[in-house]
Amino acid sequence: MKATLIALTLGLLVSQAPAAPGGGGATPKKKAAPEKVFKKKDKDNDSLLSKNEFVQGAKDTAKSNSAFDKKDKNADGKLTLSEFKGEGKKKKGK
Ligand SMILES: [Ca+2]
Repeated sequence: MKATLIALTLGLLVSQAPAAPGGGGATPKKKAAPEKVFKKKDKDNDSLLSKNEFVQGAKDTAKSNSAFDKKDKNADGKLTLSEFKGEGKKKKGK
């Protein structure tokens, strides 16, 4: 009986404990923030990803290439961060 209570209490304590160690606004467990990936890929730091930059390091270059074309809304051969994140695609309407 007592052991169960203690176990329960412990369980509660554990489940209420803050999960993030250190904190600092990091987002653990989530996949890398697009901003970070973008920055990493943006070798020349011009805040645009060229196709080269985008495809670099990709396992499947062909796939990456077509992904780039899809993301490049205005087809200028460069991705802005919002294009990279896939923002601006409006599903509503036409
Ligand atoms: Ca760039």
